[in-house]
Amino acid sequence: MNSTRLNSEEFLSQEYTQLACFGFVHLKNVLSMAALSEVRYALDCAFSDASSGRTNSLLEHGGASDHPGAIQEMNHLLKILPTLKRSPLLAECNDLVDRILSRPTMPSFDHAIYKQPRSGSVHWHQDQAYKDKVKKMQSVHVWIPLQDTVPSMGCMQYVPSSHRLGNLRHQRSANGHTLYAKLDGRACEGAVQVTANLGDVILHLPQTLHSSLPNNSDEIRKAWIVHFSPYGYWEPLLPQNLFWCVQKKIRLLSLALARRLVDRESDN
Ligand SMILES: O=C(O)CCC(=O)C(=O)O
Repeated sequence: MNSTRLNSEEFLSQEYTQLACFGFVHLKNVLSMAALSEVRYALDCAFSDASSGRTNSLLEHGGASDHPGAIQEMNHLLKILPTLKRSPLLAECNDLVDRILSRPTMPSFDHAIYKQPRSGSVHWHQDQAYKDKVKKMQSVHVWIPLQDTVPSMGCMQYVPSSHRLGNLRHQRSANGHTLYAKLDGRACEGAVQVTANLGDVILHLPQTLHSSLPNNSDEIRKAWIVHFSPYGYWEPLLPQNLFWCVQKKIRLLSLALARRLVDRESDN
């Protein structure tokens, strides 16, 4: 998508079509530099405080022998940092999503990922997997690079139209924090690497398979990711999500019961 600074108010129908068809869309040069600098400064301070042990909200993963750098992550920064909530950047992203969906939305989750130099990849996953026990996500997820992000710096990659694959099985990584999809080789065939520059955003859907490449550069690769939903933080309380939750619990209970019955049969 080669859109430079979109006209305000206009319904972004082309972008909506791309998002609905491919499960992701790259919007170029849509955010203002001053707004990005303000957010990057606030996040840099938060990561620096967390790294020095002043807060305990830092998650770290990665750190394999071939990529020793850590992948640092902080969740729910909008709840921790009032400057982010008031930031023009949040308003700019919210406005883009509203105009793509042509309905008002609100943040429903946010996190930031700082990939240290020589850190590894974030593995293939669908965001829906993280909330599978709680809700069917109805959000659009906005990936905001805080610098130009070429492939060697750990850019994002997406499998076009993978949101149509349904919910794939995921496994928990050894670090306990992250999930990755159990894929056969063909599932990520046709993956597209997206070089996103400062000022760009990439939007994706909850079931779109995505991952990020290792950061082989000497710089920290920084991104803020905000989910926007028509129901904001209230999404889990929607009747269909409460029903979804009960259905999930019943399915898990029936599986456990069936397993117990099979074990008992084989004992006899
Ligand atoms: O920023 C990254 O490297 C990965 C982000 C991601 O996978 C996510 O937000 O779900």
